[in-house]
Amino acid sequence: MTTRLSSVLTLVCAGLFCCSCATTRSARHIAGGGDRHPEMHASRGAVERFCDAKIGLSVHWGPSSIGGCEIGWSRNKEIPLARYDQLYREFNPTNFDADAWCRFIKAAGFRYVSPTAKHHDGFSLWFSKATPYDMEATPFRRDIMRELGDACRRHGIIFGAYYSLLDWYHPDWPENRRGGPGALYGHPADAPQLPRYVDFLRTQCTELIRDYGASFIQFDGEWDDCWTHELGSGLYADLRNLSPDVLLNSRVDKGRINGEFKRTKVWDRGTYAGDFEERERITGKGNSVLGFADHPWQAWVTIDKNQWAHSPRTDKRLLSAAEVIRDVVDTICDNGNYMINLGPRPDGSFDPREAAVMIEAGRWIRANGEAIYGTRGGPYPRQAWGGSTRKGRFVYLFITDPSRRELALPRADFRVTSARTIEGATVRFRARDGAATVVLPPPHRGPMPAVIVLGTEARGAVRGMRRP
Ligand code: FHN
Repeated sequence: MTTRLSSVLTLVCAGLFCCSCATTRSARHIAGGGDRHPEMHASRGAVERFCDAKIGLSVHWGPSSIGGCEIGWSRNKEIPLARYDQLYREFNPTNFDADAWCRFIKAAGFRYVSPTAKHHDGFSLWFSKATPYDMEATPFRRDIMRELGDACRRHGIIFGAYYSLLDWYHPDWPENRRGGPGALYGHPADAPQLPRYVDFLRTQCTELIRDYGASFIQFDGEWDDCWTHELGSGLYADLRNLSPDVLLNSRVDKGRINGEFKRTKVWDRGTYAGDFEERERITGKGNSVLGFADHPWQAWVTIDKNQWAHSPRTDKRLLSAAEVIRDVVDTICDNGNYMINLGPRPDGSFDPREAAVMIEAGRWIRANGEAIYGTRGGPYPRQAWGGSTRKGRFVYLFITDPSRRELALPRADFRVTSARTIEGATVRFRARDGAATVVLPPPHRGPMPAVIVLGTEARGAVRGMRRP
């Protein structure tokens, strides 16, 4: 590391101040109701539980998986409208087993799960009282969200839901760009009524939170002009009044326009509502939205580099386990949560190729869980050698450059008192004036990062770091 960079790092780490997932600074810096409801935010316990869980699975799934193209987006495009809107009549995932899903989820190192309760195509993956276009209309006639939610609670997995604000099937969504309303709502004589649609979505979100126990909702599809900051803030307030603990992502409101895709500035949490920032990292398109943040955020990727829902193609390009772990390390060292998406097959089973990647990645994640779950990013900024997380008086170093023989760590407001590998082998180090040099053990085999555990004499928990 050059002297200049080292001195910069020293300044950064010397200027430590407390920042955990839910910062203790003014309410303005805790994501919540935004400028319309600044007094509203999720309970501290719920936010910390989300940040502690660190690694989540999203599942893009529904009758559209029968078509093998992208959920929602293939309606009236790759899949003709009439065909797409009839797929629910064939949806009979007899291999769906919620307990088997939960065993896979835990083996892969996930701590929470978010199925597409309703995507842009308007199909509801549960028995919703608000729509005829749901699981009761399928030959399967089982309530998938109920079965999965109950199994998650049996297995200790946090259960949430993805929910699309826009709905190309519903007659009251005014900006319909994918074939127009579906037949099951009948053909209302009047023009689209957005207030009536907002009542519908509020009813569905209430079902998911109150009746199905969703601990968080990942909103999506907020980009149409008809969905406004006023509507987003109002929905946040309604659902916060329903539950003090449910977490709502930043896409409940219009915060995305200020963030990721334009990569212009960090999400304006003082204006837009949300409890955690949803950063969609488009793998394979070079659009990375990582970057340290002292507020709750999530990097959301999909294992199939081309689409979110199931594709039967034998040549689909999947992330490798090493790429998943690289993303996991980048994200948690930047103080974020990491969510990856899989697309189950029409029969309710996971694609063995996708499952195999996550089982391999899960072996590393679970073996290094001490350095992942319950940690926060820092205290050292991410470097060419890797990154760091912290928990209590321990600091965890993720060594992603196997060629390194020594690490010169900058001065910090704690003294290093011990060093070991995550497996427990003692590691040599020299500590002086708050700085430390760690002599790295010979690299283990394979592309996965090694993890070094530093014990410190920090007064209380090791503190975070200034946002670079
Ligand atoms: O249009 C959706 C897409 O289908 C997928 O659900 C992703 C997941 O983050 N969100 C939207 C694109 O940003």
